[in-house]
Amino acid sequence: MTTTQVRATCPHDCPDTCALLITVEDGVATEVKGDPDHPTTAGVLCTKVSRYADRTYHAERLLHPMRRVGNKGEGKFERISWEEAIGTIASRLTEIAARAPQAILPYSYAGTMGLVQGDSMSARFFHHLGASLLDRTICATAGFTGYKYTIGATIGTDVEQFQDAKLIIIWGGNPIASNLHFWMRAQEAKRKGARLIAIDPYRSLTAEKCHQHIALLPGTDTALALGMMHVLIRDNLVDADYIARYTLGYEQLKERAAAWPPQRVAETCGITAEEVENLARDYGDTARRGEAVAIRTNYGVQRVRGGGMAVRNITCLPALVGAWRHPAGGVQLSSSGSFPTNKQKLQRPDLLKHPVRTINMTTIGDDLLRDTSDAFGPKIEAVIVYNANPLAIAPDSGKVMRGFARDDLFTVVLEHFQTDSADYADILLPATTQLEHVDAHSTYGHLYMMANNAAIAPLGEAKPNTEIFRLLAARMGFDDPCFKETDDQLAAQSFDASHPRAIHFDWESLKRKGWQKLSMPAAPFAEGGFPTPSGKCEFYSASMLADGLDPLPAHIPPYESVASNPLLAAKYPLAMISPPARNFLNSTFVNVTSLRATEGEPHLDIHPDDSAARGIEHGQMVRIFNDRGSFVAKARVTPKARAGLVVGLSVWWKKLASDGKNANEVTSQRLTDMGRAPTFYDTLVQVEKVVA
Ligand SMILES: Nc1nc2c(c(=O)[nH]1)N[C@H]1C(S)=C(S)[C@@H](COP(=O)(O)OP(=O)(O)OC[C@H]3O[C@@H](n4cnc5c(=O)[nH]c(N)nc54)[C@H](O)[C@@H]3O)O[C@H]1N2
Ligand SMILES: Nc1nc2c(c(=O)[nH]1)N[C@H]1C(S)=C(S)[C@@H](COP(=O)(O)OP(=O)(O)OC[C@H]3O[C@@H](n4cnc5c(=O)[nH]c(N)nc54)[C@H](O)[C@@H]3O)O[C@H]1N2
Ligand code: SF4
Ligand SMILES: [Mo]
Repeated sequence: MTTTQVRATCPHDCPDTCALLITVEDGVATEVKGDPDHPTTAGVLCTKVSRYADRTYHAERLLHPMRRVGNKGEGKFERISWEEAIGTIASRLTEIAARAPQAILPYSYAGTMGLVQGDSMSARFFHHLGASLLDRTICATAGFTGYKYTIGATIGTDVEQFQDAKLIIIWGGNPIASNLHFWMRAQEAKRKGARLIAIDPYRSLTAEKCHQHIALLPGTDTALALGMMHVLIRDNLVDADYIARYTLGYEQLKERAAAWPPQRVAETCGITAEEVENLARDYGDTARRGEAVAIRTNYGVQRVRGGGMAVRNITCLPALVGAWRHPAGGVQLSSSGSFPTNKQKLQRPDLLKHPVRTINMTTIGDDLLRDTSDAFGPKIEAVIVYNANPLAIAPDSGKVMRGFARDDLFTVVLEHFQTDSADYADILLPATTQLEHVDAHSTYGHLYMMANNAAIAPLGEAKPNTEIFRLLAARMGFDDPCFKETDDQLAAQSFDASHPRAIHFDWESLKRKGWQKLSMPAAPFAEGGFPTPSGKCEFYSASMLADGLDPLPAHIPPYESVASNPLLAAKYPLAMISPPARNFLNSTFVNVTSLRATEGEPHLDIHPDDSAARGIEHGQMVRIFNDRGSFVAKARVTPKARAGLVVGLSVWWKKLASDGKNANEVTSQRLTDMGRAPTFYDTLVQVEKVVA
């Protein structure tokens, strides 16, 4: 028997991007474990990815190309050859492209975060074709936009510093589920005496383990941050020297914050004025003692109308108290902007010969149902889905389903499994998993460039995404040499080695070592140097004004809440959020039996007052509904959901739920204040018992 160990990288949409060691025995991957030497992974993987081999060798892996034989959505397919699959897709796309290339739409997200299998050859292919561009907004663009207006780039406190903070505010994140290796650092800080505060409408796994939990109403973080500014300024807990040197617009901010005394904030957020006072004092006093105060803000705050402004307001706080002076101080939303990734080379936007429209992935439901019009351009005639599962994850699912069910739509899906989306494919293609292909990774939670070596040969007839697009390009006669590049050649272009942060980048050595840290200072903004237009942290942002936004931190109420929309709330009085379940990764892993068994079945957490008012008992099936749709779940009566809030941990495969539906039946396609992002957690519903 030959046993080898292969260096790999977790490909999932998770900030931790763990370094993996794959044990391979006679060509079979037998164990997936965390690299003990990689500083952030520290030998620890989450439960999901410890089972990555189960997922790769799953009995239901797609192993050969297939053609749909039943109705769309029915999931009936028959096996075909690669030759036939590529031929069918090439002739259909060639025919559409001859008339209206923009009628073709790629739909992809972060099923793999790899720079190569994510979007390299695929992007080249669609650029050359002149297809519509996809605005990849489904996750992070609201917060990224707010963050960048304020400090210039998605750069923040290094996760490897958080253990030295004295106060950590976990603001709209549930790291025990979704950012485990940050949580390990926060635990270490706690052992060293740090105080941990969670700001979250739901008593999440993480909120439970913090010293304090502030359970505000969803979508009111904008106001809470303004309240903190108010107290910090009123009580002179600010760092006047840092403000004078490295910030812009303090006087205007002062005026704005004055309008947000704790009592007003408390009423807006559904918390007490003491909570606001104490939060600000904790933050300001700790910073004033010269100790590090750190904020880990995440995606939970962004999925509401004011999601961009929420992140912006939070991002102003460290500069006010000078928290950036300390390596363990500051704020982290994402580290992705630290990486000099080479998208120009990987994706070749220069291949696009004419300007084309951009379709927002968040509104795929409406857009698939749109006809040709002057404003919209040609009707969408073909969708190529890879690294994504729109039928399960996109908002307002009823419309997404009706769109994909269109008989005149040609749909191709590249997948590992027959997902909800795969059921609507005309042609379904088997893709390789991370164990079977090569890739290079940046991350959004730490600062290492990562390599993934192929550990095993592709299973069945599965092919890497890149290879599928190479075959299509060849069949369609695309003769640019870039369509012949191998995955290794692509990976070697992942990072710009002429950039000072990536001077150590060399693909061959990265493949051998597995990971390499970027060259970055420990405290990125200790002496300002913000990559904003002014070079300062912008409390006042002229760019925002130019983009038609309020240039100062403001409160933007949700679209759907009791306070902001009483008419709607009269019908649908409960706010619903649907954050990730610990054992799934978005909709990935829902079909892995052991992980699904741990989650059980779709649940709805509901406060005892709200369940009593509806005669709902713990364990009963309930229907959650609004004007957009409905789904059923089993009620868990628990004060973890604050009164007025219901929580349906997500994202279930519809076909694995008893009613064939999930939480996105009730979410809306309305967009955030900035970044054109979804508002999953800005949803009013009513809940009732299911009468058998
Ligand atoms: N296990 C697991 N890990 C994951 C994922 C997964 O599905 N499963 N998904 C990955 C992806 S793609 C992402 S984007 C991240 C997401 O993970 P996080 O960044 O942690 O974001 P969410 O889980 O969406 O929300 C985090 C917390 O915010 C709370 N929240 C909801 N609304 C609000 C609000 O208005 N204000 C505040 N303050 N809090 C609010 C929720 O109750 C939740 O507990 O996790 C990644 N990691
Ligand atoms: N209600 C609600 N909806 C949400 C969210 C929520 O919190 N609540 N979260 C939102 C967020 S933050 C996100 S990021 C999106 C995520 O939405 P998606 O990015 O669509 O994520 P997944 O549902 O995990 O689907 C990824 C698919 O890619 C496939 N895949 C993985 N690797 C490869 C590969 O190498 N090749 C190919 N061809 N396929 C591959 C997987 O099998 C999986 O089916 O969901 C959003 N939807
Ligand atoms: S999903 Fe996240 S925590 Fe789990 S192995 Fe992958 S990167 Fe690490
Ligand atoms: Mo996400």
